[in-house]
Amino acid sequence: MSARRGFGFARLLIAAGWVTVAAVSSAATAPKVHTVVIADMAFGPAPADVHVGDTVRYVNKDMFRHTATARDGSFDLDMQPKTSAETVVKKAGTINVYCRFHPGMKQALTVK
Ligand SMILES: [Cu+2]
Repeated sequence: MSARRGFGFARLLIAAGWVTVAAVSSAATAPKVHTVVIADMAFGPAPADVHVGDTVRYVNKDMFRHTATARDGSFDLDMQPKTSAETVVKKAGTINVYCRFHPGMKQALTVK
């Protein structure tokens, strides 16, 4: 009986350790979601402070279909009017984004 209780206590300590590690690492690297609104045939301002692992969500509030297409091929989001789509950015640098249907629509997305 006491051996079982001792074993249970050890398991509790291990579990507490895991919780601590998880809390610390998520505080340091918690991914964020950044929103870019597309309206009036244009991308809204590029979000600041985007880091590798974050999500960029494009919200198409326009009445036209648009894409958010990365020139480096890392993503290609195709959005019907009044829909949204998102991507997780995987590498640092500046990604030039454009719309395949309206090449005048451009955005420079900086990922740290
Ligand atoms: Cu477009």
